Amino acid sequence: MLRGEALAHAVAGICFPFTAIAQSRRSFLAAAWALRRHGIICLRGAGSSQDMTSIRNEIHDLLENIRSNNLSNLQNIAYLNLPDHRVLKGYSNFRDADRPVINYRVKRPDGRTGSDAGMIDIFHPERLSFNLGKTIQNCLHENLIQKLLLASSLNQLKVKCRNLYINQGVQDTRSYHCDGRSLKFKSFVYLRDVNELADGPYCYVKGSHRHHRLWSLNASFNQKNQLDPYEFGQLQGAEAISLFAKAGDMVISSQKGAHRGHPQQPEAKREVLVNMYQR
Ligand SMILES: O=C(O)CCC(=O)C(=O)O
Ligand SMILES: [Fe+2]
Repeated sequence: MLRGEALAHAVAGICFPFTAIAQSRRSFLAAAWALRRHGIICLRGAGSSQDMTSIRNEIHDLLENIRSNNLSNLQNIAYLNLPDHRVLKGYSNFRDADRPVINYRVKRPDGRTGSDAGMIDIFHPERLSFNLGKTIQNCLHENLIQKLLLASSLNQLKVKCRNLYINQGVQDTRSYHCDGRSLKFKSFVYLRDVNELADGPYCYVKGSHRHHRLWSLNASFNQKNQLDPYEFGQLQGAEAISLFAKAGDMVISSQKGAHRGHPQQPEAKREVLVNMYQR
């Protein structure tokens, strides 16, 4: 993992002010090109601090209701997949659900690591309330990001799923992996500052989305060792960058590249709004 000066240098080349890419064709193309080349960029200040605070507060109130077991209102508007009471199973059912899904990640039954146990993954958070619909749409900038992804990948991509990740002291995060081999991007809007490794930043190996040798090496290692085909356990000395960012910043990455969420310290809290783009 890169640190200090080396990290600052590696990140400087992939950061753009959001207003610049929205207003200047030249910055827009520079960002699209950086995303194509490195697999990751960061757009500073995509969301306003009012919207970030409003989203955080509304979600906080909602989760308070779950904590105090005041579930009747929520159960009418969302599927609650609580640790001790599961109502839905499997990613495609969450993605295709007719309501928001509030999914608490739990330890794997077989005890394998990388469970993200303790993480709360909300599917379709924009449908939880009228106000969340508005504030979330405000900071996702879907039309502009679709244009950016078109310029970068030469493909017309659609929004396939919106999520809100809430990590509070999640330590068993999944290690480096990719989200499959097909064209897929995610945008991550940080809802609160992530300043240090202890906060659990998103991490990415720059350029790994087109590093075919690294992919085949990992694919054969995984096959030999009966691991998930998309794990990136063998990084061959390639160093990852950790994306420290302020509330309102948006990270965009190609999910073919090696990435992970860094394990957190027990007191740490991270909230990110995730948007998935695919063909
Ligand atoms: O928790 C994170 O930052 C990364 C999660 C992840 O692997 C993903 O969204 O594809
Ligand atoms: Fe992933």
